[in-house]
Amino acid sequence: MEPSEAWGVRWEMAASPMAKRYMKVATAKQSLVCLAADRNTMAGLFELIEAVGPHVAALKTHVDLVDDWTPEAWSRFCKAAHEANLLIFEDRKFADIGKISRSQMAGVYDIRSWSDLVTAHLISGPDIVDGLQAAWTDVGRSGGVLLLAQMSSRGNLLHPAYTTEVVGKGTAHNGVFGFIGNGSRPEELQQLRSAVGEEKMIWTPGVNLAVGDGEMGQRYGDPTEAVLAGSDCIIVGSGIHKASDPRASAQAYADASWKGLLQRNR
Ligand code: S5P
Repeated sequence: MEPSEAWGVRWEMAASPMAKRYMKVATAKQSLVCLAADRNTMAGLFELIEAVGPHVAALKTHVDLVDDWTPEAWSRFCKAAHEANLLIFEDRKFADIGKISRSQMAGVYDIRSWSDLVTAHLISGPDIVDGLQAAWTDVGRSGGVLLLAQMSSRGNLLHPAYTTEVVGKGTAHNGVFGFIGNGSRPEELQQLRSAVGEEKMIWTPGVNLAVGDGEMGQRYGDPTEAVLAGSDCIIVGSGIHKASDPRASAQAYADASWKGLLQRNR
């Protein structure tokens, strides 16, 4: 199937090359799954790519939770991700002023040199997006920012008025790839989609085939429902990396998400 057929209006409207790249990969793999690769050893991370690479479109990392992180191991890991045709998404949740966020894209982890996508809170104002974009430009690369418009965790402070401001500023900025929405609540997600319109991506954590409450305030909703409500990518962590058979589990999430997309665009 062609991406234009699978994605319909999103493909037509998407202005960013990174969004097109994601939609192509997702179509080729018939998977709208981003794996939250929350394992804390390099061996565990390599094992995951090996097991689930064919069934996921993107890999979300928390580079600062890996116990045995080294630049060499990380560069091999990114190479393996590229070979598996995965977008690399560092979930750093930047929140500082623009110039500091730009500097934080460098440093020990040098996120600007290997990430295709990063997350940011807009709490400090819209210049953070310019700071992050400048960091990619500093190393001759380009990337996309996902702004946190909603969160999946119980009691979070991203109230509707804040979400509206984030969406207003984010939809107007070329450096914004899209928004993080709450995958655990389809009705909230629908509201987010109508505010965002059809151009930008909405990616959603808080998704699990076992719907309900997770650890420490995490909440989970159904993957197909999230896509039907307007999510373009389900971010799944423990549902895959803690499963007894991560490959089979990734395949199940891929099927659930793909089914949602085809149904949404019928
Ligand atoms: O609101 C949010 C935003 C994010 S990016 N809620 C989240 O859970 N996340 C991330 O998604 C979180 O950092 C974790 O990496 C992943 C969810 O993992 P799971 O194991 O609960 O599926």
